[in-house]
Amino acid sequence: MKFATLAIHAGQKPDSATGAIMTPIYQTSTFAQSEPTVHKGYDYSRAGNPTRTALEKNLAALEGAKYCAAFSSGMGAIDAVVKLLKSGDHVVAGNDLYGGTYRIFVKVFEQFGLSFDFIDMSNIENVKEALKSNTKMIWIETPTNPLLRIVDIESVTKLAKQIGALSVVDNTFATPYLQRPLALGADIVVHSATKYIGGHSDVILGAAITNDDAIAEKLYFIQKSSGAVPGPFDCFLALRGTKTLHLRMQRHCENATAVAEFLAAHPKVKHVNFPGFKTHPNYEIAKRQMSDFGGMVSFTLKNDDMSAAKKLTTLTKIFTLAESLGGVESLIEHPASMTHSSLPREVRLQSGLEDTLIRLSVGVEDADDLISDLKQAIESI
Ligand code: P1T
Repeated sequence: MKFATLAIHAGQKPDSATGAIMTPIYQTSTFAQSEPTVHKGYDYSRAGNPTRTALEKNLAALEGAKYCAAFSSGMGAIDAVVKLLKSGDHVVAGNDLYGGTYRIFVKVFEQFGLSFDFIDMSNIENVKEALKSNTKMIWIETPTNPLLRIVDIESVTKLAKQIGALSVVDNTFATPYLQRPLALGADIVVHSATKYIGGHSDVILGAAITNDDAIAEKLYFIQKSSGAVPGPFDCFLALRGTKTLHLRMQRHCENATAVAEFLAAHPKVKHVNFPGFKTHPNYEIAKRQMSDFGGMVSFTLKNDDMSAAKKLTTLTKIFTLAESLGGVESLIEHPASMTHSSLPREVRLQSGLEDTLIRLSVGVEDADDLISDLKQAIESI
């Protein structure tokens, strides 16, 4: 079946008891058993819940995978995946990635004896140079947050295989509608389903997805043992979100392209990061591994005073100043002081994340309205 059909049907069928079309919200912590070891597939909702199972099956199908473990947030999923490693292991990660991912790696996992190197992964030579004898995981985020660089998934996952390391792709920005990392060689895909998958800024949820039986078994064990599971209602919301993922992504991509083109042509704008531009340094890879270029745009103003960038984020009327992304409504934010403030300034600057960068999550409103809104804000600086 193709994506749109899977998005609506995978993992779901009318409820056998009532015929309800929508998967019921099984709001229960526990399940009655006929004998101590006999139950109808579920015994306790941390270990499993039917609404969660429907979502897990749906997300697995969208990524072309056999298994998905859902978590109570994207960070919960990332936490579980890193727990596949053990003390002494080394991880190579991109240097342009969500601030919370950097924070959990450095501030949480380094205490347990893991080590991390952060490099510009859009150049494969950097990845080769960063590999060590104890490298056990390569962490890829593409498109990157917030600079929208593109990492060549096929080449990096090939390198990981050569040294017996796991390759993980954070597919939050692209979604499985635009990019299927497992088909390009990745072992695991993680998502902040809080973003495009949920799509309506009303749920925090994460997922780890794989085709590998042994990895899946370990992930389910960590999911049950560490317990960062999403509630049934949150699973229901995410499941409702995936039904329109393909439709929303089409409009996100269209609108982001129009907004990026407008910004690039504006005399007050210095630089626009958008992988759909032929001038983007990784355009060819983006074209090859993604079916479209996504809904995220970031840019700097010619006025390179940080206060001008911060001011701009307060002047838009349709774009709301807020963290997060991927919802139907457009958001604007200042990564240096918001989503990426947990990165030390020198680390941020080294990766190219300037104090003046502004990030847009372009929603599915009317593109002309979005452009007028940005125009009035930029011109009143
Ligand atoms: O917020 P949570 O659902 O826990 O997901 C964390 C996460 C993981 N990966 C990527 C690429 C992300 O962008 C995020 C969360 N990002 C934001 C909140 C943000 O505004 O960038």
